[in-house]
Amino acid sequence: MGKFWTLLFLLVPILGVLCFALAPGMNYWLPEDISEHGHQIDHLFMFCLVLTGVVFVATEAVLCWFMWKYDAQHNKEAVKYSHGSHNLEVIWTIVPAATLLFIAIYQMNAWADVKIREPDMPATVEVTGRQFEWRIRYPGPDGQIGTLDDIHTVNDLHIPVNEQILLNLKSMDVLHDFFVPHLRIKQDAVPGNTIPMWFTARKNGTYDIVCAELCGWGHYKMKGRLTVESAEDYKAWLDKLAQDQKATQ
Ligand SMILES: [Cu+2]
Repeated sequence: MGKFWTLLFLLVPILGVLCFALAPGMNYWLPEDISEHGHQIDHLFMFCLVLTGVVFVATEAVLCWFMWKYDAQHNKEAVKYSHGSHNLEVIWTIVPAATLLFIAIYQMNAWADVKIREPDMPATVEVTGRQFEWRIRYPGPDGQIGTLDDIHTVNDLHIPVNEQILLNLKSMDVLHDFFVPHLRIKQDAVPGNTIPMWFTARKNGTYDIVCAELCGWGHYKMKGRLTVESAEDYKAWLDKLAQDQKATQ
């Protein structure tokens, strides 16, 4: 019977590895990266995945080996308890600590690119999370956000392709999280704070914007759409939006 459990437990690492091996081919993997910085994020993701994957498979293999070898039916001797090994405990404390420290240092450049080295430019757009929608505001002819000629839209964010965008993120009520998987950006929207995000999209198309912070009963429907388009299309869209807005004022 003990052998049966060993083999059953062995299925966990085998199926686990199989899932990861098959997922990319079946389109269950990360969405296409269309951002300029995304490869850094994906690289860190893969690095951590391989690291934890190897440790996972190794510990599962050891677990199964022990289950197989020390099967109670074939080991009739009384169990002996040990008081552990001080040396082993030191080793398995130091190794993970050193690994975490290495990752902390290794990811610093990617973090700085995405979160610290803010470009010196006026904001392209302001996005405000609100239960349960994304309110979007572009500067009008005066080039400033927060004035009377601002151009407003809801859940429909447009940006020009291959241009750096500076987006100011706000929240009107509770915590939300502005998440665009294709751009590899995700940022909490915190009430009372204006949080800048910057990125460059490199491929035209429409992509999902989702809220990644449980923000109330309607959280599931708090989704927007990002349209990445040529500079001309973007300008035409913005002009049309401004005209429509003027017509209803
Ligand atoms: Cu939300």
